[in-house]
Amino acid sequence: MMIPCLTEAETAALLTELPGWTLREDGKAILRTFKFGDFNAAFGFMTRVALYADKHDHHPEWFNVYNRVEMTLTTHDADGLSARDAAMARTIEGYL
Ligand code: H2B
Repeated sequence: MMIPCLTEAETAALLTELPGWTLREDGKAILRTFKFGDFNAAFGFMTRVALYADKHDHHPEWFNVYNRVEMTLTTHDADGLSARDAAMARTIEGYL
């Protein structure tokens, strides 16, 4: 089932609201790199994100090396950014 993409204005407002996040070049995803004190802290964060992802059936693309987590949020069902990515990014900010 397709769901609506954020409009350009909604995307711009989201990026203003969440200064750590940037828009991917194709405009279809937002990205952020997180740095933690060590692997334990990074993996604890990833666990919280994973529980949210499973509960909401919305999953990040991510890459972890030791204390660094690179994350991409996009919505396959929108072929771009949707309110699901906005909600997830806001929630993730609350885990930091
Ligand atoms: N994750 C993300 N990031 N985008 C989606 O559109 C999505 C998902 N869809 N996780 C879900 C799973 C869908 O494929 C399943 C069938 O509900």
